[in-house]
Amino acid sequence: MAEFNGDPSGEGRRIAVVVSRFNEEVTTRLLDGAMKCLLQHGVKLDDIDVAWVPGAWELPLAAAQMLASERYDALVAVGAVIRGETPHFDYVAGAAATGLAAVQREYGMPVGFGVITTNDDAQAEARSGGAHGNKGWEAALAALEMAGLLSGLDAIAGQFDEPRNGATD
Ligand code: INI
Repeated sequence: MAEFNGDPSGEGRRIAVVVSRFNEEVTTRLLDGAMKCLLQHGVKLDDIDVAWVPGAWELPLAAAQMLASERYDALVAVGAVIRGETPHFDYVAGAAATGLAAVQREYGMPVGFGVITTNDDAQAEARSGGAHGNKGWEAALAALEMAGLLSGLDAIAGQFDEPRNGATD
C-alpha cells in the first residue's frame, strides 16, 4: 500500500493569485490572508503574481490565462459573493465555482477556492479574518498542499515502466 500526503511547503513554488474587486473590503482581507499563508510557507514574494479582476464572474478567465502561461505551480482564486435581493448572486457564485473547477481540471493544476459566498456582510466579515477564520488563507494552504501532492504523485508515476492499462500479462 502506498499513501500520499501533500507537503504544503512553498519553497521554490511560483504561485498565481486572482482576486476580484467587487466587495473589495472583504476581498482585500482575503488576499492578505492568502499572501500571509504563502509567505509563511516559504513562497518568495517575487514568485507570487496577483491579478485583479472586476468581479467573481471574471475569475475563471483570468485564472485560465495565468495557468496557460505554464509559469505557476498553483493558483489561488479569491472573491466575495454576497447575496442581494435578486437571483444574480446564484449566477455569479455558480459560474465562479464551476468555472474555476473547470480551469483546475483543464490545466491539471491546483486551484485554491478562496471565493466566499455568504448571505450577508456579517458572514463575509467572519470569514475574511473574523470568527470563522480567513478563507483566503485556507485556499492558499490547500493550493500549496495540492501542489505538494501532485509533485509526489508525479514522482511515483515515473517509477513504472508500463502503464497498468497497457499491461499484456
Ligand atoms: N461580483 C462579485 O464578485 N460579488 C458579488 O457579490 C457580485 N454581485 O452580487 O453582483 C458580483 N457581481 C459582478 C460580477 O462578478 C461581474 O463582475 C459583472 O457582472 C460584470 O461581468
